[in-house]
Amino acid sequence: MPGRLRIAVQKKGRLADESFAMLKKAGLNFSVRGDGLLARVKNLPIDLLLVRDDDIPNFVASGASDFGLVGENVFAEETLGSKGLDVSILRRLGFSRCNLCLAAIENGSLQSLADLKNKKIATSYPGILSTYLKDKNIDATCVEMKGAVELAPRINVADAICDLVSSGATLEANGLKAFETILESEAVLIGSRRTLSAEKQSIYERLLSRIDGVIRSKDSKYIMLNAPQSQIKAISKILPGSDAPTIIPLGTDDGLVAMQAVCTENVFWETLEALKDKGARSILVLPIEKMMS
Ligand code: PRT
Ligand code: ZN
Repeated sequence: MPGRLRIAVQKKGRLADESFAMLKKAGLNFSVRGDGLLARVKNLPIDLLLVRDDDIPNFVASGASDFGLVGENVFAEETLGSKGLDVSILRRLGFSRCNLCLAAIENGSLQSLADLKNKKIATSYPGILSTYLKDKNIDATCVEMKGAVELAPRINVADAICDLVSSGATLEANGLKAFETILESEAVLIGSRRTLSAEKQSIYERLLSRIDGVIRSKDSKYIMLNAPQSQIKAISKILPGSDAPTIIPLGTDDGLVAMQAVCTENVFWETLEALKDKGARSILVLPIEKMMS
């Protein structure tokens, strides 16, 4: 429908749940059920196009969808090499992280990039792999497989594989070991260069500012503590990723102040210990639900 922004999202799979969760955190109210191709957002003029992840870059490039949420690995595969789709990354979203790795039989003869010369490598990512091999000046053959790539060395289809790894359990279960990371991937928001109508542009800007808020609030914490006045500078230095903290006099005679700050990076136990060493007391770390600058 004209005027409604369309975002392509994986319907089912590793990306789907976290993509839906992020959009819901950005305040989009929708439900995904059955075999529907579209989920209508009830409180904003946005429709979600529910598709297979591999189709997302193409839908965005062709205009079937204005934007898409997809793994950087799929984005790279569809934009590199011969396909060369004209889409670009607008935001890195920080979820569905994995690495595209080269791997071979553990303790076998093939253990480094140089050993790949004249060998066969099985992969579902021939575009990324061939670009990488060309870059590194390695003459090897890509064998394209749609799935079960990890079985290729065992059935003598290939000498090595190039596949996604997250926990590493699949490689281990198949007696394989990664020896090189080709791409570090996470979910990304992608778009094309087409000009949007003024209506869609304004919805997009609203959505983007909310997505930025979701990304920032995820690792951000609100930290509150009491500290000796003399230690304000030292403590401010330790607070991770925070601008000038708010300092409030406590009205007691012992020279204590209350300090409060938004920390945009993770606050670890080690950070709290370091704050305590500098004289901070009654330290509270609170989650931040929403942020907008
Ligand atoms: O049906 P559709 O085509 O939409 O889905 P799909 O089956 O092609 O993709 P899906 O749902 O498996 O993955 C979607 C996206 O999730 C990928 O494109 C990646 O961006 C991201 N992702 C994150 C992963 C993994 N982690 C992952 N571990 N995608 C796949 N894997 C596979 C990998 O291929 C290997 O088989 O999981 C296995 C390895 O996992 P570990 O934990 O054993 O290392
Ligand atoms: Zn897929």
